[in-house]
Amino acid sequence: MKAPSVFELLFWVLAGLQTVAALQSTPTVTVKRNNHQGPVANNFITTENGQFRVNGSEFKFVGANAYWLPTLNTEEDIRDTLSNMSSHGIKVVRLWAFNDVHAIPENGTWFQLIANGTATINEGPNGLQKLDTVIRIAESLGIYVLLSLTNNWNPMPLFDNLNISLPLNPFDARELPTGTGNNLPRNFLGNDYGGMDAYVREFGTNHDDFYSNDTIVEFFNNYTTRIVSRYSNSTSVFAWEIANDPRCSSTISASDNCRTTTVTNWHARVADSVAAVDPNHLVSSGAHGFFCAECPKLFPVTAPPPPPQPSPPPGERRRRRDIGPLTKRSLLLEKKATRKSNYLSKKSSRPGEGSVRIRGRWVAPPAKRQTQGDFGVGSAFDGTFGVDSEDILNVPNISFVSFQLFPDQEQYQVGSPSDDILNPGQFFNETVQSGISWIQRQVRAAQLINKPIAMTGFGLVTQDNAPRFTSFNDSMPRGDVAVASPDNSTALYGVTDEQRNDAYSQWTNAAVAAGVQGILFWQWGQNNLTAQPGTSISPVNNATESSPVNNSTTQSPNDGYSILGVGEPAVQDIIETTADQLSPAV
Ligand SMILES: *[C@@H]1O[C@H](CO)[C@@H](O)[C@H](O)[C@H]1NC(C)=O
Ligand SMILES: *[C@@H]1O[C@H](CO)[C@@H](O)[C@H](O)[C@H]1NC(C)=O
Ligand SMILES: *[C@@H]1O[C@H](CO)[C@@H](O)[C@H](O)[C@H]1NC(C)=O
Ligand SMILES: *[C@@H]1O[C@H](CO)[C@@H](O)[C@H](O)[C@H]1NC(C)=O
Ligand SMILES: *[C@@H]1O[C@H](CO)[C@@H](O)[C@H](O)[C@H]1NC(C)=O
Ligand SMILES: *[C@@H]1O[C@H](CO)[C@@H](O)[C@H](O)[C@H]1NC(C)=O
Ligand SMILES: *[C@@H]1O[C@H](CO)[C@@H](O)[C@H](O)[C@H]1NC(C)=O
Ligand SMILES: *[C@@H]1O[C@H](CO)[C@@H](O)[C@H](O)[C@H]1NC(C)=O
Ligand SMILES: *[C@@H]1O[C@H](CO)[C@@H](O)[C@H](O)[C@H]1NC(C)=O
Ligand SMILES: *[C@@H]1O[C@H](CO)[C@@H](O)[C@H](O)[C@H]1NC(C)=O
Ligand SMILES: *[C@@H]1O[C@H](CO)[C@@H](O)[C@H](O)[C@H]1NC(C)=O
Ligand SMILES: CC(=O)N[C@H]1CO[C@H](CO)[C@@H](O)[C@@H]1O
Repeated sequence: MKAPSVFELLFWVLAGLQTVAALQSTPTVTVKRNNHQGPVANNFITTENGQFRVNGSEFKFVGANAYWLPTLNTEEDIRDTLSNMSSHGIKVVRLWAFNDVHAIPENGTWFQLIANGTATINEGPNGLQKLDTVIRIAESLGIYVLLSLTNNWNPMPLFDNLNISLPLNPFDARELPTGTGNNLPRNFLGNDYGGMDAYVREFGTNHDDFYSNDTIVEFFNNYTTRIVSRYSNSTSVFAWEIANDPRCSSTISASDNCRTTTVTNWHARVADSVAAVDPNHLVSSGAHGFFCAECPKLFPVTAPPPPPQPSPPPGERRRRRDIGPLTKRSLLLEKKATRKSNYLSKKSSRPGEGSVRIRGRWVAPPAKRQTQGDFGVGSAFDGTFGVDSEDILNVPNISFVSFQLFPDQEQYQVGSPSDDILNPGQFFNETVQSGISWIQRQVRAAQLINKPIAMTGFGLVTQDNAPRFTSFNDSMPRGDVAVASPDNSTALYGVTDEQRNDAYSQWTNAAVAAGVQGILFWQWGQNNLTAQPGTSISPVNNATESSPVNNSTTQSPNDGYSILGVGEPAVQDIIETTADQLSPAV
């Protein structure tokens, strides 16, 4: 490996100084990211006074996720998809601007080879030119792209667990010997695009080496620098998202040294680096939104008075609860309530999947369920994942607040029942309510630092989609098709389509009423895409339930959240309604 250049060393020294300066200087200042201030009609997004702005006006938007867009096989497919999205009012599309491989695949898209102690970026027609195409077409349709630079999730246990013995647990591996039933093509799942662990496998040991090991930090900085500078003048980039769902651990576990401050400090370095390369675009975190009231802060909030609450839109009759700031006292009260209701409902509980801290050490998530007793006010509030999003969001070069909402995978509840994650459908009302209060808490956090806020991904698994539901740290569908009901009868996993639509309506209404300015559905689904062997759109023929179903053309990938299917028009209606609520036609 070559030694870093003088420029690079200087750069990191400067980045470090900026961070140190930020650490020392309170109160923090909300830096306006973007050279293009003022009412210049140049299409660049800026932030000002807690708003997104473009061309001198406030910008609010509905959007959708389609991580797979650059892997589609034809330009026409990319155009059809973006154009279908646009026809339903979608203005921002969130997708992956990374696609790391450890060996060059025979077919399909890849952006970076990480192997043999080095990293090689692919600028060819099956490389960054695919991303160029997406961005060019988005621009022609007036759509913005929100580009994620890496992913916390990339399960690949044949590499992660060398002691793995056959027969393999089908929930553990993607790269399985043929015959084991895992026939999902590469890039079908959002966690199959490489990411942090692709670097860690090659250059490190623990997941958090990604945040701390200088070699890895340099490789990732080189990648981001190449990508960010490639599109720094593009008027269709909404923002750079530092990472999808960053945490202390992933399939590869974390060292004893990982702290919330490790993840925050890494954000500050990357945000400074991106800002230095690209002064035109916003930068966001991509973290899930986990709180940790008691964690030490690198970027403490010295609260300015929050701006006046927006009045609810006409006809909005929802009762708006005042949730107040997140304090130790409010958490203790909630914890007390949780204990009481846990006792009353006598339900077992399990932690959210992702990462668990056991005796001070961050360990890999359980492959499947694990039972655990009382865990306080819940993993979303106690630093379980090594993430303190309030600290991250107050990093000066992070331009806006972002968060996600996935009740099938995380537990947001601080009340009863505590085990809704076993099947949010069984506790539908509580799932909806805990989602609403999660959204309101995030808005409160945004108001305290006077930055705009977007919900960058949310979804609920329906019974129709349950056979395809693959959580972010699994490489195959989980198989939660039938689950035990509280009355011990068997129930279907997931919500009905009607419940999904109800939840999506309630969440989007609550988000609009609370003041969320951008709402991105997870995830868009598109029909009639051109299939090619060895790509995300493969002509999978031996239709298992987790595979696309037809040959020459087929559907976009479905991880259990695709809106395609019988409920599709209803979700499209909700997307359109939300678009109207956010930016009413004038
Ligand atoms: C901003 O102005 C440019 C130039 O007039 C225009 O092309 C673009 O559509 C505008 N953007 C938005 C979001 O209105
Ligand atoms: C949506 O996609 C289909 C192909 O699946 C295409 O024929 C149609 O024109 C697209 N609709 C719009 C509004 O772009
Ligand atoms: C890594 O190096 C070995 C030995 O030179 C070579 O066989 C292999 O193909 C290389 N792997 C990649 C992905 O380039
Ligand atoms: C990075 O991690 C690798 C593997 O653990 C180790 O050999 C190397 O010394 C680390 N580099 C630094 C700068 O910590
Ligand atoms: C990063 O890029 C610089 C400049 O191109 C190069 O000198 C350096 O070797 C690269 N670092 C790594 C780890 O690839
Ligand atoms: C972006 O625009 C600036 C100013 O016009 C120019 O100097 C720079 O080379 C452009 N960068 C790219 C990557 O096109
Ligand atoms: C769920 O909420 C709806 C509407 O608020 C209510 O009608 C229904 O009774 C509730 N169901 C349960 C099981 O609490
Ligand atoms: C469900 O089954 C468990 C274990 O067999 C038993 O302890 C419990 O009482 C049953 N619950 C109901 C409501 O029948
Ligand atoms: C790659 O594509 C070719 C041509 O479609 C096909 O014959 C081959 O089987 C594909 N390879 C893989 C690994 O899918
Ligand atoms: C589909 O899978 C079944 C069982 O594995 C096998 O018997 C059958 O031949 C396969 N069909 C095709 C068309 O590959
Ligand atoms: C897909 O391929 C299978 C096996 O070759 C064939 O039986 C089936 O009719 C094809 N389906 C479509 C929609 O073309
Ligand atoms: C334009 C086009 O080919 N539309 C087709 C897309 O796929 C759906 C469902 O498979 C068909 O019903 C459409 O005719």
